[in-house]
Parts: sequence; C-alpha cells; structure tokens
Amino acid sequence: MTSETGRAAYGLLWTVVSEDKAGGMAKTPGRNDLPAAPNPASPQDIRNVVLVGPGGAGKTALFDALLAARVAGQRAAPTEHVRTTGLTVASFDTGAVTLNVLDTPGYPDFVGDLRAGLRAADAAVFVVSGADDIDRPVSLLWRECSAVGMPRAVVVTHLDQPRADFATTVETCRRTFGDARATHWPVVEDGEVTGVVGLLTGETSPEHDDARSALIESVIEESEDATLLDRYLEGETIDTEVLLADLRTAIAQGTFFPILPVAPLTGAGVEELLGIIERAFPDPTVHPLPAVTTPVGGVVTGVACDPSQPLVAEVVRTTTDPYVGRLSLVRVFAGTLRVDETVHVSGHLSDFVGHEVAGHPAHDDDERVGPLASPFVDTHRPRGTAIAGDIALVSKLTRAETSDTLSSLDRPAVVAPWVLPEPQLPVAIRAATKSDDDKLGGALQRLVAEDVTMRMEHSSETDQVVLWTMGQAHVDDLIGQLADRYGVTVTAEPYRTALRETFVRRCQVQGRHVKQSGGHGQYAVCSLEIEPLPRGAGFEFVDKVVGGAVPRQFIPSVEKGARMQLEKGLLTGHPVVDVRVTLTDGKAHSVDSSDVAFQTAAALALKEAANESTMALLEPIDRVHITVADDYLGAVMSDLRGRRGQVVGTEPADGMGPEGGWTVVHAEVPQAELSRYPIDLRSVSHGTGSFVREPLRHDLLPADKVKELLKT
Ligand SMILES: Nc1nc2c(ncn2[C@@H]2O[C@H](COP(=O)(O)OP(=O)(O)OP(=O)(O)O)[C@@H](O)[C@H]2O)c(=O)[nH]1
Ligand SMILES: [Mg+2]
Repeated sequence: MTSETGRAAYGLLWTVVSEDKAGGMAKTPGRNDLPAAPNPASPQDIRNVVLVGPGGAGKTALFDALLAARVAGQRAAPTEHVRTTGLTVASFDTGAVTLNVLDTPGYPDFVGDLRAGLRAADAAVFVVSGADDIDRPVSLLWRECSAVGMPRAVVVTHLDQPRADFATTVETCRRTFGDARATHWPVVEDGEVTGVVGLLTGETSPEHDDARSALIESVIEESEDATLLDRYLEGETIDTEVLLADLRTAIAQGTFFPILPVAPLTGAGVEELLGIIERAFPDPTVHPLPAVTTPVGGVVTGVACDPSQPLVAEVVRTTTDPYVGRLSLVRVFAGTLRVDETVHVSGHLSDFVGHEVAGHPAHDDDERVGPLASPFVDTHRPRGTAIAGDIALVSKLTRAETSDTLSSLDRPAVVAPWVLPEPQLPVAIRAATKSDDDKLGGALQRLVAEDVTMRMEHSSETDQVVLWTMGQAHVDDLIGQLADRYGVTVTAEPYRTALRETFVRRCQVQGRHVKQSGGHGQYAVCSLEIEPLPRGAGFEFVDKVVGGAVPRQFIPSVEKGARMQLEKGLLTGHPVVDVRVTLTDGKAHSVDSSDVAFQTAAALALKEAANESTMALLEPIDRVHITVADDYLGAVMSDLRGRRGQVVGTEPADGMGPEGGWTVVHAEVPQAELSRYPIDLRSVSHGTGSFVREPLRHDLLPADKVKELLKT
C-alpha cells in the first residue's frame, strides 16, 4: 500500500533509508522494514507533534532524523531540497511514548496541509534556519498557535553554515516569539555541529553562563512556586530537578518555548528534542479541544479526551490511494474509533465560513468505518481501534470529506473547523479532448472534496471552468493530480473577466419586424427611447404608448424582447446593464402581429441603437482589504496604483502581535487587475500580505484596456 503524500509523488527521493538494503541509495522501506504499529493503552501515552516552518528550513530532514533515531533500519541521509507539497505522517514507538509526527509543507501554497497538520497535533516544533532571518509569515503562524494555546519548541538548523550563529538566532526568536530561551547550546567544531550541551543538565562552560542564567531566570519566572524567585535572588542554588520540573510544566502549558539546536544530518540534538517531546510536550488530554456542537449548533458539554466517551473525531485530510481508494486521516478527539462501527458523518463547513462553499454542501449521514491503519510515511499498518488522542487512517469512507466530523450515532456532533484562508488565485482550465472533458467534472468534484483550500466554479457567462487556488504551485499540483490520478489532461487559460455593456448616450430608435409576403405574415413596429441609468440601477422598462398604437397585450412582449436581447449583449456578447428602455410608439396589424413579432422588433430596435458611440464596456470592481506588515506598506500602495486601484482608507491592524506594525489597506481595484494578485502581493509584501475581496460595482472600462480585455 502506498499513500499519496507530497513525497510519495517524488518516489525515491525521500531520505529515510533502510541501512541493510540501501547500500548508499535512498529507497522507501519495504514492508519488512516497518516498525510495528503502535498500540497506545491510554491517551497519556501519545504525543502528536507537527513540524512547521519556512520552506527549506529542514523540517523533512528533521522528520527523517526523528524516525532514524527510533526506528530500526532507518537512517537520515542528505538529499537535495525537494519542496514538500503534502502532509507526511509517521506513527512509531519511541520507547517512552507513541509519537505521531507530522511533516508539513513550508511553501505557502500548501497551507491546507499545514493546517491539517496543526489540527491533528497537540504541540508544534518550529524549524528555523540559523543562517536565515525569521520571516513574518513564520511569526504570523506562531501567533496563530498562540491563539489556540499550542505548546511549541523552536529547532534551529543549518548551524553548520558559515553565516549561521546560534546566539543571534536565539535573540531573534526572543524578539519574534516572546518567552523563548535556549535550553541547549550547539557544540560546533570545524563548521560541523558535533553535539549539543544542555544548559540545565549538561557540562556547561563559561561561554554558556549568560544563556544558562537567562534560562534559569525564565524558568523561575514561570514557576508556580512564588518563593523560588526570592530564594534565587538571595543567592540560593535551585535544585536542577525542581527547575526541570517547572520547565516541563511551562512548556506543556505553552507559556515557555525551548529553543534548541539540531543538526538533522548528523543527528546532534535529536535525542534532546525527543526528550522534550516525550517529557515536556503535553499528551492529548491536556490540549484544549476545539469547540464541539450538535449538527444544528446545539450545546454539547463535557467532551473530553477519554477513550470511553462517545466518539468525536475529525477528518483532517483526504487522499486517494491507487490501491485502496479513499484514505481519510482522522484525529480522534474523544471516544474510540473502531473498524466496522457505524458512525455519524457531519459536514457543516459553510456554517463556519459564513457562506456556501462550492463542493462542500452541509451533510449529515451515517457510514460504516472501513479498515483502520496506522500511518508510516507512505506505508500503512492495519489496526483495529484508535483511541481518543490518536491519529489514524481510515480507508473507504465515501461520505466523509476533509473537515467533516465523525461521531457516535447516539451523540451526533460537529467540531468547529479551523477556518482556512480563502483561495484567491483563479485559473481557468479547459479539457484537452472530449474524453478529458467527460471525466473532468467527476475528477474535480473529488479534488474539491479533498482539498478545502480549493474552490471550483463554472462561469456560464465566460464559459470557463475556474479553479480558485492558493497560488501557482497549488495550480500546478492540482493539474498534476488531474493527470496522474484521473488521466485528465487540461490546459490552463487566462481567467476572463465578466464584463458588461451599457449605453452612454440617449437615443431613439425604431425596430421594424415586417414580413408580409405570402401566408401568415409578421408585423410589429416599436419606437424605443434608450437612456443610460446610474451604475447599479440595472434595467428599467417604461411604457408611454398612447392611443393603443401598440395593443396592450403586446407591451409585455416588447419588454421581454428587450430584456432577452440585453442579456445576450449587443456589441461584445456581454450583458447590457444600467439602461432604461421606454416604449414610446409603435404599430400593429390586426392579423400579422404577435407576441414573437413584438419581441423581435424590440430586439431589432436595440441592435439599431447599439454602436461604438452610444455604448461602452463596464468592468467589475472589487473592494479589497489587504493586511500587510508596515515595512512593505509603501510597496503595496504603489503596486495598487499600478493596477488602477483606489486606496479608500488605511487603519492599523489589531492583534497582529508584538514586533512591528501591521496595516489594513482598503482599496477598490478592477477585478481584471487582481487575477494574479495573490502571487504579486506575496512578492511585494515579502510574504506578509494577505487579502480578502468582495464584488463592489461595475465601472467604465478605460478605452486603453478595452482591446486587452476583449481579447482574452
Ligand atoms: N547544511 C545543512 N543542511 C541542512 C540542514 N537541515 C536540513 N538541511 C538541508 O536543507 C535542505 C532543505 O531541507 P528540507 O528538510 O527538505 O526542508 P523543509 O523544511 O522540509 O522544506 P519544505 O518541504 O520546502 O517546506 C535539504 O537539502 C536538507 O538536506 C542542516 O542543519 N545543515
Ligand atoms: Mg519538507
């Protein structure tokens, strides 16, 4: 069995190798190399730890090093940096606990898998490179973890690089993250990290004195024993065991954050990190549970991480395995998940997001739980149950989608999902052939159900299938999945803006639909006055016919004919808006006039009126709210001017944390200028910018843009 993880897609490139067989070449472990599936007896035996941090920092290298340290036959080997695009999970016994460790992608397009990892975990390890600055996106992520009270540790990698400096990185971490202190110090010899020294327990030398005192003071400040500080200030040497106990408590409570050096490739620091995971990181009973309600939003009280309670679990990620079909990665919050047991499946994403989410209608179903497995990278080991606090793979669930809750039949429940950023990068796709087109709809429906960071839209107006995504790499990944998993070839094409036509001048026209040569004729003449209306007014029809020039029964025909023609557009095929059509006069024939004839006459009149001097194009304008770090505010504002944006206001962004200010910019920007904005904003704001948008109105399209937009 193999699963579709980010790295499975890269086949042999992944780096945990089996010593006995690899012979220097990286390979995935065979079935025989697998450690037994862990079988934790109680939630207290479990640790769920997610590795997060910027791309290239060394999360995957650390993940491999953790496996290599505890799983026989595995070792970590250097490789090229291969960007992780999915979530990778390994469950194994460390000797002290069952460790479920989750490796996430650092690249921002794959935020969905990062969130899945955070959701499944009770503690996070922030992996940062000692050779690079800590960027703002990482500090934002830190803040999010703070908001949900997640305990954290910081691992500093790349300390073997010439420009790396552990002390400087520790200072930066303190500034950025708050109460973080080094608990260990690297031993660097000839540019290699050969070991680490524990500042409380190890053999420290005078060079460690400052860091050691700083750590002790921090621990004492965090201590629940208020007398400790006085005793320390009076010069008493506090017992190391007391300090360690207080340190572990503070780490578990998420009030103190250890920083430690790790060299994933030599293994230095890995044991020390495992020590923190085993002894200081909290077990799942300590971590606050997400809010749980009934499927109709009622109160559910007393949910606790206890295997004997009714089941509450969440599908944090869904993939499709070529052999076993659909695979759901499930975090059990309460109760016990059992093979063959029927559970309730609830999906209410739109309730939490506040609007309908395409591909995720609310649903409540019952479904039997298929085979359960314990994940080990891209291999799975069957198991019979998963207790509260654990993470398991469930195969063959057909009704449960990503973010859905599984609960016991006698207490149906919904877990509040972690709300994700909205995908903002649209890309239109077109099936390469008819047979691709036939398969496309089904394939896209699967992708949408699996990936909550993707939306799909079929625009009848522009006749495009549009995928809303997190960024270009996400697009490439989705198109790759369509090809690899479903054999559907698509090409991306520019996203078309839905334009409108409007009248800019008042005009009077006559429409004549007269055909009276032989047989039953057709006769309808109508005089229309056409006037522009203010933006947003839509369509108005006025009847000013006097003396029955157009018989009463045909007046609605004129209106209907006009309306239908306006919807079809007059010059460019885009609907016409903001116009008043007044029927002023007309002529009818006692036999040859009909409903259809008057509809046609009205349409003809409008066509008569339409030309380049009476009409213009309108483009949609969005209201955009951009949040950005102040350092890049100027760059974002000038970029907005370049895309015809009007800044309507700015205000300080609240709750964005200690370092540096953040600003929210409110602007009005033509939609056509926003089609690549997620990519451009990321670059001008150095990854700090994010935005939301809502449709605002239509405005005249400037003459110099007409050609450009009509071409696409
Ligand atoms: N010299 C050195 N290289 C390291 C260290 N840690 C990781 N690397 C290398 O840095 C590169 C990137 O490491 P990865 O583990 O793939 O980075 P990542 O954090 O998983 O990156 P994403 O998956 O893109 O988010 C790889 O080539 C690693 O072998 C380290 O401490 N020193
Ligand atoms: Mg990686």
